[in-house]
Amino acid sequence: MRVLTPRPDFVIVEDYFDASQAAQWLAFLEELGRDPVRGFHHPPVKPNRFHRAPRYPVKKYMCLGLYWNPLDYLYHERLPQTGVAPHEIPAELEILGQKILADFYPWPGFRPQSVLVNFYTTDSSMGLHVDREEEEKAAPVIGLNFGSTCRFFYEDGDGVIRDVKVPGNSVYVFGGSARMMRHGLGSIYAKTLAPGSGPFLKNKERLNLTIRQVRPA
Ligand SMILES: O=C(O)CCC(=O)C(=O)O
Repeated sequence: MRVLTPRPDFVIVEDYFDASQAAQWLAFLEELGRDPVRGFHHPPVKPNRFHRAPRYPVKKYMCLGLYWNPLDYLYHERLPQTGVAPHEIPAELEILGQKILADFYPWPGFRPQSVLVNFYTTDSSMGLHVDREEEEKAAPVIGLNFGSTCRFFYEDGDGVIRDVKVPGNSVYVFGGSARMMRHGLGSIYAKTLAPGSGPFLKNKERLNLTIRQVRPA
């Protein structure tokens, strides 16, 4: 494991998962993603001043726990289109999130309430944004990264946009002074697929999960 701190309160832990752990998480998520209603889909996105009908920037998306709806930027108990409750957050994922925090970014009392799962292909990217839709804004965001390495853009303490490579099988946490930093995703790097990525990510994709506490305790 190698721990990087690109800016205070933004920690990346490389090689957090070994190949067999990555393969197990990916097989599990692939299975959840197969659910025709609660699994991976390509959601509609809220219009903005540049686009009347923007497309969600990643190829496939799903949520565990509360559903973040890209159409209104709000968290919902049920999938807005169908009224069905999303997959629950599995206990193993809650425990993992709490362990990552205990080891690398102590934040007692963190309650995972929503997990956004983004599936990036080689032509996906995500523009700079701030995660400001959570009512709870102090709790850190935990990211789990599988598959290919990506170029992760982030704002430093002086408002300058910098970038860092975030590889597959790594985790990151941003909280505190970094919680409201602008961040975005550039393209993924060729030939960087982490061990344990196949067969789900066989075409050099990247899978990212962000674990969030959305509401105050
Ligand atoms: O893919 C990532 O690492 C981050 C996704 C993201 O920016 C977000 O969920 O707000």
